[in-house]
Amino acid sequence: MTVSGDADLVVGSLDPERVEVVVVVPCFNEAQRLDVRPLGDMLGDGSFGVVLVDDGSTDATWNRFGTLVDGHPGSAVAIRCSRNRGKGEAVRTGMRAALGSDPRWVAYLDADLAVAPAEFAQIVHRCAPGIDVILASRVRLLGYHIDRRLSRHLVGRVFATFASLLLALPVYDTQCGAKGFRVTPVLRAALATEFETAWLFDVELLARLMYPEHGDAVGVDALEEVPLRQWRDVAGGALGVRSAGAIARESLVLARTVSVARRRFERRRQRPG
Ligand SMILES: Nc1nc2c(ncn2[C@@H]2O[C@H](COP(=O)(O)OP(=O)(O)O)[C@@H](O)[C@H]2O)c(=O)[nH]1
Ligand SMILES: [Mg+2]
Repeated sequence: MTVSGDADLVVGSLDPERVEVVVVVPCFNEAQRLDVRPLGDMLGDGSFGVVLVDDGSTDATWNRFGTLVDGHPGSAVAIRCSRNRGKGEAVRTGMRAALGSDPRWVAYLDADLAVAPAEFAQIVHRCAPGIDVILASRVRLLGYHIDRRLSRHLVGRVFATFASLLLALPVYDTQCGAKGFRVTPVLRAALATEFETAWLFDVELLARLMYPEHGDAVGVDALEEVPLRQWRDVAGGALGVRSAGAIARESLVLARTVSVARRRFERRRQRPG
């Protein structure tokens, strides 16, 4: 298993013979929130795998990984990064490690399990053959249970509109922490280099897939948003007032990065041959 230079410890393995979908869970100081049982349940028939990434935590997060990794040989991996680099790089490290076992899909899920692993697994299972990217989406509909604070909802709507315009993609919710990606050459290339943003990397990753420098792009028809039956707002999340400044700064970086990629991609498409 290949992991980036910042990972100082890797425990466990994924059995390439049976693991088809690998779910990465980035964890920074999650000793209090992380409940590995629903993740263990998801591993059920052996076609799913989990990669837990400790993003340089200063609490006992690493010790919380043991039961899952020891209890599911061939289906679970724990990676400890020596320093904290933010969610985007933690996810990228985990996804690159997952690619080493050649699965059909790689995905990620927040450690608070605001999206239930069982529901997410079903979404990936049901995915149609022509779909390469699945985005779980928090849409309030009758009969669904999306328990999101109004402030979060409004900030989410503003950001999603911004991201939708940047990407030229009619997407509703870019920031839900559960997404799945079919393993393709363009995905491998998209994960090869560091993200420029830590919190908005989801949009950066979509841009790298839709507007790649080389190779086949993921077309709009290959992206699907799936409304979640249930989403719960778990206390202890990262996005407070303190991170608002960082996110505003990242939005500028994102706008530049995505616009450059789109323009470069358009020029490539217009070139003869
Ligand atoms: N706060 C924070 N979270 C990180 C970092 N690296 C990885 N993560 C993980 O990224 C996810 C963020 O989810 P959460 O804290 O619930 O954020 P929110 O629900 O969007 O406020 C969690 O799984 C974190 O453990 C980091 O550097 N800082
Ligand atoms: Mg959360």
